[in-house]
Amino acid sequence: MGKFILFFVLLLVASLSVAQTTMYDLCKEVTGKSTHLKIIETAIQVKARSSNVYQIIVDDGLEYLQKTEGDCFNVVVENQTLVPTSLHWHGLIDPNSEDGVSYITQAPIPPGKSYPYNFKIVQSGTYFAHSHFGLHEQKLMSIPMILMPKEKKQYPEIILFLQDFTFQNVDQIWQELRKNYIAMAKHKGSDWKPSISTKMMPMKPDLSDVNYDAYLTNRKTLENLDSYNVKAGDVVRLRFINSSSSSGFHVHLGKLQGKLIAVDGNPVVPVFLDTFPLATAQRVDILVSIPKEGGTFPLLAQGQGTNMVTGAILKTEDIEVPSISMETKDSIGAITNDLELKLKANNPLIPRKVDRKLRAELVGNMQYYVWAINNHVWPNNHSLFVKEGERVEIEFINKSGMSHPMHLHGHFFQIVAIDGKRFTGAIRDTVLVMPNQTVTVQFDANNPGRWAMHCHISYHMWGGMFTVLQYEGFESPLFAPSVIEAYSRIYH
Ligand SMILES: [Cu+2]
Repeated sequence: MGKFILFFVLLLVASLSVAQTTMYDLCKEVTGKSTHLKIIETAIQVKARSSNVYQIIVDDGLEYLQKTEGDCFNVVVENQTLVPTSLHWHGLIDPNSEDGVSYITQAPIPPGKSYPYNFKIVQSGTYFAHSHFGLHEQKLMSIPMILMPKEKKQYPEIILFLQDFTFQNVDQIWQELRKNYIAMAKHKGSDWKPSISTKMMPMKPDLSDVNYDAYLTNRKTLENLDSYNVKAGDVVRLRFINSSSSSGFHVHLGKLQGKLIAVDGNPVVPVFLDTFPLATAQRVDILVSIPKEGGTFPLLAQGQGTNMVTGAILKTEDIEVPSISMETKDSIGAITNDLELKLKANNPLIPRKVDRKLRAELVGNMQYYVWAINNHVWPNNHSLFVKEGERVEIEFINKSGMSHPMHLHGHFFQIVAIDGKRFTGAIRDTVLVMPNQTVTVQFDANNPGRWAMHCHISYHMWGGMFTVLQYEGFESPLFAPSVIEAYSRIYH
């Protein structure tokens, strides 16, 4: 008996060391410093009230994770919270095993444990890291991630990291959204599932399922406004990141004229603007010229469907910062895809024959708060399949009453049509699909794996609008006795 136990222990040690070697091999002959990220529980002050949230702390003292294109990513995540979790590198073209999605590409990191991520960084631009477990992002478990190009940066830079904030406990929010489901399951048994037929959907437009207490920029409200010193006459690069759980923003640059140069980390043909929409999980890079006469320049983001505002202020030296109210007089409508139609990728995909067309119908049942792709509520076995080397086209068809910012992991896609109107659009990792809208994207299947594809509204994803893009022939370990079982246990 003792011999058998010893044998299994040796086998386990051997297999662990093989796994470890493989992981580091991904970054063989690649340089770059290693970074330690600590996820902690902490408190923040909002409207003179304290609230418990999560925070990701970087060991080099920066308030964001910074790496350089061509270097090794080389990040260790230490989970110092009391809950299992994992961090996903949003927008990164990473090897599947390093993608940080709980139960899809790894087991969650238990409380008190660490997990290493190693791969070569093949891109630059504005990204972010966030928890890919449950509703942790709503409690601020996210951080900006800036990938610098190999050449030196050209302009002073300012990050504006937008989040939505609620004092409410997320479990209570979830139970409130699911109260009809929970009541029915109690009555009919825990195996009961609501119908997800598209015919049943109310088409009433709805902008957010949660009433927020505030919006944050760099984890602060406007009552303790962040101000940044800039030089009169300088060009400044603004990196806006929407790390909210379920909020679209209208961003206003005020007196400044913006030159939009990139979306989701990818350069676009520049567009001049002073206001723009930012859907959940999207990013934009904008250049602004600070006027020679100097002054103060508020940059404000208003949540769609609300009169609440967040932001920061740029100022030239020795100028007092005005106070800005967290609320405006009027609430504002939904963000749209009007700007999307005008965007053009700087480096578009080379046109070629589409090898595979996929459909993703986005549907939901508001009565029971379930969301689905092609009528399949996650967890399920209905992956979308592709083969390495194919040019793939996906049609996102929104048959629900809410907008869905759809995100594909491990790839960039190009927007090639909106409602059938073909154009050579931007290259992105997250695209807004408005109610009754069809958005078509293309990409090259060149990163084998089992990739998460989902709505980036935390509550829609958690309610089932999630699927897996599966490369044929790609095999990966299961990180639970069964993925479906693992999700079922934590879902309700
Ligand atoms: Cu959604």
